[in-house]
Amino acid sequence: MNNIIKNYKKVEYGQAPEDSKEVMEWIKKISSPNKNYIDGKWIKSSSSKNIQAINPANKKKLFKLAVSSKKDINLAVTSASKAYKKWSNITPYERSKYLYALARLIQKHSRFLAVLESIDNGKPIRETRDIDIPLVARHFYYHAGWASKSNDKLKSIGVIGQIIPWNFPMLMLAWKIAPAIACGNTVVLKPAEYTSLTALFFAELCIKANLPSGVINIVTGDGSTGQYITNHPNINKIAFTGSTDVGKKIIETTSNSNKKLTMELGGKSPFIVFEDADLDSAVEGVVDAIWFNQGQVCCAGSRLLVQESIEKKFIKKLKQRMEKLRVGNPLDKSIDIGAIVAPVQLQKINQLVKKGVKEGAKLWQPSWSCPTEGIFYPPSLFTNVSPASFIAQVEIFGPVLTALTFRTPSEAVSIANNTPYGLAASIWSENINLALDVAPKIKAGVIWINSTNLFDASCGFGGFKESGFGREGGSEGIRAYTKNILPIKKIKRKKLKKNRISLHSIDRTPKLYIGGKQKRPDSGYSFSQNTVNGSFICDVASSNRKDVRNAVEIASKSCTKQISNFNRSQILFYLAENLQQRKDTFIDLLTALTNATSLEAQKEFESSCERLFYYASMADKFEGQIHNPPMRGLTLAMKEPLGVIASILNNNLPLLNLITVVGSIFSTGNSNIVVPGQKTSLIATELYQVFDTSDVPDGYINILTSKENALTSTLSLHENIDGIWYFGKDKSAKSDLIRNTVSNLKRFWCPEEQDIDWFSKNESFLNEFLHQSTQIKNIWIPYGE
Ligand code: TAP
Repeated sequence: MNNIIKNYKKVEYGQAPEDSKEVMEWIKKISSPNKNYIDGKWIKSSSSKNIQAINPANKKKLFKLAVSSKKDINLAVTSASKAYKKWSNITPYERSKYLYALARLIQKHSRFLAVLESIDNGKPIRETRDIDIPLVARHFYYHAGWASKSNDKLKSIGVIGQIIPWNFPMLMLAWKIAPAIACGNTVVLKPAEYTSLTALFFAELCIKANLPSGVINIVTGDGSTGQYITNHPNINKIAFTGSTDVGKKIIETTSNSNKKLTMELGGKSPFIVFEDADLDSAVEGVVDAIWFNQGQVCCAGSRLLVQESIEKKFIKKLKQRMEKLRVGNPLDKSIDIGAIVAPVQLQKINQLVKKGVKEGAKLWQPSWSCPTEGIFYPPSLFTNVSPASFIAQVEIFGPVLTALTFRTPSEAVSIANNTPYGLAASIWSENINLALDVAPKIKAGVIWINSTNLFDASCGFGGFKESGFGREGGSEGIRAYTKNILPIKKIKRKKLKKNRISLHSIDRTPKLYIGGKQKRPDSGYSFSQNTVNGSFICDVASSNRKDVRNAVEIASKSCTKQISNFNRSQILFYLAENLQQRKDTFIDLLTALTNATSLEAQKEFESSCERLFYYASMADKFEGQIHNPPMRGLTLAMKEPLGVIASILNNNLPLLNLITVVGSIFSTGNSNIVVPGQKTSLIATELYQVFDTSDVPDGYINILTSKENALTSTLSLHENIDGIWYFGKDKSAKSDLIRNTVSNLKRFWCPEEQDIDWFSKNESFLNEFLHQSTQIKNIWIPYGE
């Protein structure tokens, strides 16, 4: 083994091994490999390819599992589709009874599951017994409650393909399966190739619980099996947890389907210690942050940020604590750190650590040595690390901590945010003002104050930026397994002979609207704007890449200056009032540019003013939640704006669609870059004066007129755009757009519904825009005893 481990004298401790006899007998019993759990029974895989599962603590062979084929996946999906018809239609109470039965069975077999997980994955029994498996049971209980709470309000999605990693095999299974089936979906789940055993045992529990056949299907395999799942046409959603690289591949391969996605991806989370923190508690925090599960944790606090004034003292305390940690047999109850999951993972850790040493960082490891018979790596600490260095940026996914320093809170925030990831952060300070001032500034989906690695089924978990999108747990997680179908209404309008169009040719070329000012387009080009019966009205500016760059620069700067929700609401009310003053102009324009009669144009205009009132009133009412997990503390689920959102619109009800999009995006505190439908661009340009007179802060609303789809690729590739919405009808432009979003994993929303009924006043329709323009940050705060 090519570890960078110092060979110092070995410290002897007494052993406290957990009994594994029953588990080993079960493994022997199921050792006829190649079977999947499909349609409620064990079915032999059609593939002859196997994977050998090993015990990472001693490298002994455990079990051979099938690398399932396309045929196996077809069978599993057929079984899930068949089951979906019944499962989605039984009463919520019936569903909740099955979830409850599974929770009870998990509890009943909890010690067995804990031992099995430790043997298969290498986790210390202390963790599987006290954390993983109790949380698994909690997930099924909690979601049994959701199933019965929901009555029939939740609309299930269909068949869900679920792909999970090896670091929390049983817990990830519970995070995925419990909410999915609670909402009436059926699933095909693939565990990771290194750790499939607890999933197979769970299948036995499904049989014991008499779960209807096909509701849950478990197929083993590797990345190739995962691809059959992601490519399957009859799977309606992919829920993926794993690396950012594979997550991006899945977004690309599903871009031409209407599959829904949730992506729980990697991280490089900061652990920030201020000089006034309780240092002993913070040291214990670091132990839980980076040496829990051998550091193989997506939200591991792998970047320690210590205030310069306490650096020496803190690092000294930390080294003393590291010296006392114990690495060894995961089944030993007094072990702190178990085995690394697989040889290839150890190799990866070694390579990255070597790279860190080569970069000039200083490596420190405790004086004792690791056992040599299994796959082990000692707790390791890098100091003398620069924030931009490789080891401070890349997810090592092992027990390796990189320590950096900062001087001021604002420097801590800027170092903390200086990675492409945004999964979690931990803040340590005895000053609640400081901790709660820093928390909103960190770009991450989960923040722990004076704590770390806390999880509960009632609290959403998931990332910002390249750590993915979608949440697991809490009501946020339920949203991810239900669908909100947008209302549809095809507007049938007769082609009118509009001889009576009163609009005269406009003797000017309307410009772009960037940063609150009218700007000439960089290209100097324009395109013509005609009435619906073909008469020329005027030319409209044609934007290019440089105009996009300017608009994004200014939009990004604007949204960092937070305007209060009350102010946003006032501005939207004022916008509505000022729009009212221009009624005749807009009605003329709508009748000229679309097939609307004057009465229909009037209806669209009035609806637009009403829509502004709706989003004005929601600016201070679309609020977060407080979750109440069963441990000391509360979780504030805050709805935060994405940042800069670009929207590409169509010509259907052009004033109402633009107002709905701009109003909702502004209401939630984002800045807008809007590309109106080509044929109805004049509607947008005519709004400039209304924006100017309504105190809209510069840069919050930017309008770029262009020919259809001319800006789609530039916008979707732009690294500083955080979200993109597409209402166009061009399928290939839409899938290109989705593929391009992987550049920075921007959030995308491309509704599959065509002919959206923009007139709808349905709250779930109107609020969908608010949900799509926000992401939830869960902040865990100490509270109570
Ligand atoms: P990955 O290599 O991404 O694998 C995750 C899962 O995807 C495995 O089941 C894997 O199969 C499968 N897979 C691999 N290639 C695929 C493809 N092309 N198409 C479809 N499926 C494919 O990640 P990992 O090494 O198992 O896990 C570590 C990563 O997961 C880390 O980056 C960690 O941060 C992240 N993670 C994130 C979270 C959350 S909640 N954000 C939680 C845990 C872990 P095989 O492994 O069987 O080949």
